[in-house]
Amino acid sequence: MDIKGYDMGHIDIGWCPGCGNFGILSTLKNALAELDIAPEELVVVSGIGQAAKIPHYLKCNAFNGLHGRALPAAVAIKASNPELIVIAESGDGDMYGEGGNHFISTIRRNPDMTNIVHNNMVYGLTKGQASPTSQRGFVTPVQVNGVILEPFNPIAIAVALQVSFVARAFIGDTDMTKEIIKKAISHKGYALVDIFQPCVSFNKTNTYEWFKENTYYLDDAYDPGDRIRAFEKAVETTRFPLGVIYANPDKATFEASLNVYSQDPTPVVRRKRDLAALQQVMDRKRDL
Ligand SMILES: Cc1ncc(C[n+]2csc(CCOP(=O)(O)OP(=O)(O)O)c2C)c(N)n1
Ligand code: SF4
Repeated sequence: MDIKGYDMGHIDIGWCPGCGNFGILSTLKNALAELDIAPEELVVVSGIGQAAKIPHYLKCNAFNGLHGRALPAAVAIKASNPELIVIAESGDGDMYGEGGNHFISTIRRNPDMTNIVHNNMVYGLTKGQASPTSQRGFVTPVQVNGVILEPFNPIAIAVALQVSFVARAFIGDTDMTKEIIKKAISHKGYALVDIFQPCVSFNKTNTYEWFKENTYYLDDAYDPGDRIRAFEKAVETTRFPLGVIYANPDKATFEASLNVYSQDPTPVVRRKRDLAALQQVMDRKRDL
C-alpha cells in the first residue's frame, strides 16, 4: 500500500507543534502501508482526548466513542465482522482511567485486535491534570502539591491477566515503534502497545529527553514467552523496558470462541437476517 492511501488531504490538525501524536500518526501509516492493509479493511476506534483524534486524521473506517468507551465498540465491531482489522487507539487517561474496566475486560476476552495507547502521563486535552500513569510527585494545576498515588502500571496488569501480547514503545524512535506496531497488528489476539508520547504543552517533566534517559530496549536474548521474566520487566519503573514484553499467541480469540461462529465462519454482518427465527427467540424469552 502507498502511505498516501491513508491521507485525508488538506485538513486542520488540532495538535500542538512538537506533540508526540504526530509521530504516532505517521508511524501508524507507515506500519499499515508496509503490512499492505487497505483503508477499507481497517477500522480505527477511539474515545475522547487529543490522542483520540487519530481516526479523524486517517483515511479509514472510524468510530469515535464516548470517553473511555473505545474498547467495547471495537470488540463489538470485530465480533460482528472478524474479517476487519480493528485498532482501538486513544490516550492513557481514556484507556486506563475512564475506560479502565473495559481495558481489563478486553484483555480477558482476547479479541483479535490491536490497542494502541498514547501514554503522555497527563490529560492533554483538558489542559494538564494528572492521568492514571502520571508519576508520583507530578505537579499540575489540580494536584498542586504533586500526585500522591502510585502510577497505574498497564504492562504489569496485562501480564498478570495473561494478555495475548503486550509491548512498549517510545515515539522518539519511530523506526522501532513502527516495527512494534507491525508485530502487534500481525499478532493473532488482543495486542496492547503502550507508546510513550511527550505532551510538550502540559507535561514539562516527562519530555523527549526524559523518556530517552528513562527507557532502554530489551535485547535479542530476551524471551517474550517467559511470563515470570515478563512480569519482572513490567515492574521495572526506574528505567522502562521497550519492546515486546510478553506474547502468548496460543490463546483462543474472543470471536473464535463465540457460538455464532462455531458452525459457520461467515461474518454476522453478512448473514441474511432471519426475522422469523428472531421472533421465535423473543417469544421463548417472553414465556420464561
Ligand atoms: C465522562 C467524561 N469525563 C471527563 C471528560 C473530560 N475529558 C475529555 S478528554 C479528557 C482526558 C484525556 O486524556 P488522555 O486520554 O490521556 O488523552 P490526551 O488528551 O492526553 O491525548 C477528559 C478528562 C469527558 N469528556 N467525559
Ligand atoms: S496538549 Fe499535549 S497531547 Fe495535546 S496536542 Fe498539545 S502537546 Fe499534544
